[in-house]
Amino acid sequence: MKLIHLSDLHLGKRVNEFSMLEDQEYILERILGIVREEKPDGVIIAGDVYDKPVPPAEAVQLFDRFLTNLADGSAPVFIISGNHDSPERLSFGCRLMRDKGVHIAPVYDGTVEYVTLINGGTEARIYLLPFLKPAHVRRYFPETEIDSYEKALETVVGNMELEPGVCNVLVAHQFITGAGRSDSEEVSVGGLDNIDSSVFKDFDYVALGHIHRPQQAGGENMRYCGSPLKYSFSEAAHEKSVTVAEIEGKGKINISTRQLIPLHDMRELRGSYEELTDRRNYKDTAVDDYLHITLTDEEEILDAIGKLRSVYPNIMKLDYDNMRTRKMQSVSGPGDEGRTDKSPAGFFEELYELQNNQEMGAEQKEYLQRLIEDIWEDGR
Ligand SMILES: [Mn+2]
Repeated sequence: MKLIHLSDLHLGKRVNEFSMLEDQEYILERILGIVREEKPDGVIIAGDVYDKPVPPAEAVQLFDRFLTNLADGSAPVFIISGNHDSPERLSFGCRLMRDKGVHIAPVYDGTVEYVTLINGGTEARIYLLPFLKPAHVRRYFPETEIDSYEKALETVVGNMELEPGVCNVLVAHQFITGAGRSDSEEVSVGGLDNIDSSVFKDFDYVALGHIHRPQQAGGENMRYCGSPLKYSFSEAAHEKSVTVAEIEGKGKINISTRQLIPLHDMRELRGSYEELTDRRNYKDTAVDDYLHITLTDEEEILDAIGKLRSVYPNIMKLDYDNMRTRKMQSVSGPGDEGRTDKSPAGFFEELYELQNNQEMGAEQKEYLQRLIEDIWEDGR
């Protein structure tokens, strides 16, 4: 039995003020292509369908088109809400869509729904668990003291009746202790949202969402498939993919991945202004990628981002790595001593050195002198 495992689409997300909608539409098309080729028995979306509880209209339209195409492909679709989704809004119409093979986890009410999948000799139950916080669970189990995410999920799983004879698959959106995080995930205050993987040990496969870098979590049979796109520069070096989980029988899971190539990659570039704007250096590169550029020039370039955009239209972030940024000194006014024997130019040179960790150049000194002469006429 073959399952395609997706999560963290974050439809409607803006990254550094750039809308990702076009990139998301492109990557969903690639995913549909993979689904057509793989012919899975089910497609899982493990939460964070949208980036916001109230997503922009274009994001809802994009998901509507994607879901319609997925459902047309005959394989059932399994969806849960993540911490970014509104469980109420995401599960709108879920009972109506069931007949069309689209299964969306309803809002948690103390029970966890499952869908039975049968292919040849393999029978699996797909349990749909929306993202849960301790407060969501506490109200249904007043007898139990639930003071952590781990205790909450332990209680939820403890109250599920697993069928030992079949393959039990859990779709969940939680943070398993030890998983490697990225900047585009929402970290809970104090980092108390982690759950030990032993809580999910009785499942044959746990299809996880929440963490944006694809990785196994806790065991062979627990996996984060990751987001289909890079959503922060901390993911620049990651490779995104779709997870294909093949269940060959009870406890026998075969994991493989299909790489996802985005419309625009997210990359980090570093060099001097001259190097980066030299045609020979950029001519065979994808200049319209989303870039974080670090300039190494000692002198700040006037309107650097505007000028660089004529070569790299999608710069998202620009900073400098030079003597000034490497060593920030505290800058304070000159002391009383020596005040009288220092010229305005002398004071300014001192301030410049403190801020930039280097002396002014001859050209700068000349410019400064001209300014001072303009201001004081006699140029003391
Ligand atoms: Mn997410």
